[in-house]
Amino acid sequence: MSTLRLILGDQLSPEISSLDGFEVSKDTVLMCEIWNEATYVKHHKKKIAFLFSAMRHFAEELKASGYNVEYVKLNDKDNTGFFKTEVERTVKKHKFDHIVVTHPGEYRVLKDMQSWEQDLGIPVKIKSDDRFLCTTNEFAKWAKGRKQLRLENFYREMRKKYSILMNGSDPVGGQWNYDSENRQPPKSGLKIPKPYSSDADGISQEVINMVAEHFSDHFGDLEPFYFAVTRDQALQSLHLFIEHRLKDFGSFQDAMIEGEPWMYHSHIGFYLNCGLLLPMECVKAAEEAFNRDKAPLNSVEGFIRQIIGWREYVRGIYWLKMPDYANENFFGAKRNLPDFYWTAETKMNCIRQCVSETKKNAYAHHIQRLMVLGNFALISGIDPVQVNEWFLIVYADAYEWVELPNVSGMILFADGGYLASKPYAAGANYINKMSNYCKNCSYQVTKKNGLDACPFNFLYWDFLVRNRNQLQSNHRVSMMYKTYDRMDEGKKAAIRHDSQQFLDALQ
Ligand code: FAD
Ligand code: DLZ
Ligand code: SF4
Repeated sequence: MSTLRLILGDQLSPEISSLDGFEVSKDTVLMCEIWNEATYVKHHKKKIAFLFSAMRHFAEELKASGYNVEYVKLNDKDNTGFFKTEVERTVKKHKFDHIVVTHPGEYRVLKDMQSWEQDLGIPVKIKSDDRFLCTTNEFAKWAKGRKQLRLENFYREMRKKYSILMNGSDPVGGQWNYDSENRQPPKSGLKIPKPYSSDADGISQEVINMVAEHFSDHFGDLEPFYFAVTRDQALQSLHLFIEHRLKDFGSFQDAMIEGEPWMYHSHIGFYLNCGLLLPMECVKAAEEAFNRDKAPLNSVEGFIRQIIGWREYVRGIYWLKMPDYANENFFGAKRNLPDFYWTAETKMNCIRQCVSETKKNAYAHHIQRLMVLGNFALISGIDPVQVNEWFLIVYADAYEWVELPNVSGMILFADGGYLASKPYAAGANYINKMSNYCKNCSYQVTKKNGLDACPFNFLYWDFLVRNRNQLQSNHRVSMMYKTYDRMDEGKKAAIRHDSQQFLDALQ
């Protein structure tokens, strides 16, 4: 029986389940650059170049290891531009009698695949993606009967399951979570190591030229291009992080400094999410760094929690709650996304910095996404569909399974509190404490009202007032309503007036 084995752009791992049992004499791997995948949302140019280059390198590596590979380039003249029709074309050409593919990362693609068997008249086996550490069934079993899920409970289960940072049945150091040590504000004189960077080789350059030609109207800077595009390079970038950044990762995890987009973060999300790195090898590398005193526990635990905790948790929620999750809108937010999310042209320095860096690097670190870009979208009531589309487009690590729960669940609270216990809404105090953005801003960070007051200050209260019915009973927010109720009427009117004026001007 000859089998066509399809490998998608985010499945670039030799261990991928669709390759299990590959028979050189009969089987072929199909990889294709798909116009529809690059444009169903208009991905950042750097993201497309990164993925196409990584796909081409991976195909070369498979060929070198003895696999038969059919690789369809974007500009091949017969390329039909969709997964289904490319699979159909290849099946007809080589007369395969069976298709094998690993479960895709997006619901949209899964639905498409589930139609192939009938539409193409050939058996299609969709195998589970065992690169993840918690299967969708395991997650569903864990979540069953819980009205609200909480990361901390899930995370502890994962620590025990894989015996990571454990002393028998107890957590190493006596605590499960060291987040309270991970909130240091930025200070001057920090020596932040240079991030991984590699020169574009011939394959990358060809892809860069193609992206420049076909996707010039997409957001973002294509060059300079410095991402890792092979597994070896991705491993080097992991190594650099473990040796030079991990030790400070925890302490400065939430800090933001103008002109320092990379901070002490790992920048491996791009590589993990397309398969160049595997989650457990990153976790083991960090645990091993702790064991040889290369990094402290608060950093190592914090990093490991992101990978075996948050990453698996959001994926579990995605597959449990799709397709309805994409349409959740707990607050009924419907304002359009302001233009400055694309242009960076705003007087708000925090947003200007984060959007400019996103445009340049297809990267922003977690707190920039959460407490600046996300927080602003939340408190100004932007339509979740538009916010999700933006986050899916602009980051090179964005695929819907990870982007959607972070945006709809974590920042917008659009699921009404299924993923997180309270909305991450905040006024300017937080940004001022954790960054140096406010020093170079046209707005006054400490001013609460008036034309030069920081918009985060009045929008925060306006958000709480607008959504009182939905939030008042949330015990983590109810204190803030007590504070609001104690304000005099003049102050309340100023909040309403300034917010209305600011929000009207956004449109
Ligand atoms: P580090 O900070 O060094 O963390 C290490 C790794 O942990 C990351 O590479 C990632 O794999 C994992 N991780 C950390 N936080 C999360 C999280 N909340 N959810 C899932 N994995 C996590 N992450 C994505 O991979 N793709 C996205 O599209 C994405 N969109 C986001 C949107 C918003 C609004 C927010 C608040 C977070 C989003 N995240 C997303 C999570 C997180 O911001 C990124 O994973 C992280 O910034 C990637 O940079 P890094 O590799 O330097 O991560
Ligand atoms: C994101 C992406 C892009 C831009 N292009 C391709 C492509 O040309 N071919 C491909 O196989 N995959 C691509 N991808 C990743 C797919 O969109 C991804 O497999 C789905 O998002 C499912 O996670
Ligand atoms: Fe952002 Fe307000 Fe600070 Fe300006 S003052 S950087 S708008 S938080």
